[in-house]
Amino acid sequence: METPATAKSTSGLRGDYSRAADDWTVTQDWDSYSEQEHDRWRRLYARQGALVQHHAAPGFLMGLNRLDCAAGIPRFNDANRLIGEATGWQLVAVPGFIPDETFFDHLANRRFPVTRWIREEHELDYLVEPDLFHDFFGHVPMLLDPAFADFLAAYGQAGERAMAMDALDMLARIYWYTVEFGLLDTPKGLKAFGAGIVSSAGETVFSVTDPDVLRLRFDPERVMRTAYAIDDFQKVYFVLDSTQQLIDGLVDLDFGPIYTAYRDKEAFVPGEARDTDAIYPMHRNAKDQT
Ligand code: HBI
Ligand code: FE
Repeated sequence: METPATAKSTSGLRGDYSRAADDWTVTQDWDSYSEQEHDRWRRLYARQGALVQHHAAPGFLMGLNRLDCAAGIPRFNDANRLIGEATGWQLVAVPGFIPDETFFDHLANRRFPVTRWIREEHELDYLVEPDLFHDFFGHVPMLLDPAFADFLAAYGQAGERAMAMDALDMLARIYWYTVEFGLLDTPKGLKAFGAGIVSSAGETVFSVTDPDVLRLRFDPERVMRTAYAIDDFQKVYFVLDSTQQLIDGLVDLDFGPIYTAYRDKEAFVPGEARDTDAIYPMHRNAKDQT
């Protein structure tokens, strides 16, 4: 197994890994945030908080509201009281990206790793790695949704087998197209709940209003076979009817045969529709274009 020291010396990752514990956690050290960093959080929150009112799913908005964290960088311990009571999850601070194995182990045990550093002033609109704003604003509200919370723990439990079967790419696509970039079909139209979307101003609007981007009804096998890009808006989104669909469609699904059937095949190109696809009709959303 890798040690924090290895990652520190061999990777180009941001963040201070030198004080990480064996499970790669660190202390949040809330007192060390500068007034500029709190101010940066407030500005990111003000912009994104306004946009998500129009475009995010009701469950995300309810969670965000309950977290009550517009005034400055939140204390993880405060959030932990709320989340622990609601769904049994806890936040743990991490220096940044951590090894897959450890990441899955945290999720399986209802610990969500949150990066402790916040992006710099020149990267308010975009960065590739997760930072505090993406991890907290984007991910933590959904941890208050009971169905989502149960699904995410089950996802963590699925990691070991996917790694053993050399099919981690296929499992990671489930996370990517739901937890990071998932959309929901709601009575008020198409809404976003994925953290990669709701922590990005541009993609929050694009994902739910672009008339042309491919949107498909959620289908686990289709998702597991679809490649993705990490450096641009997504070229395909998957639409759920509810977060309960993550439980009903995935938790009892045996991924083994799907891994075996497709892990050695070329993945589908993200923006290309296939004959068997259930395309989400954008006109259903027409009443909610803002
Ligand atoms: N570490 N901090 C952090 N955040 C992630 O989202 C993350 C990670 N390590 C591994 C990982 N994601 C993914 O590659 C796995 O879900 C496959
Ligand atoms: Fe994320």
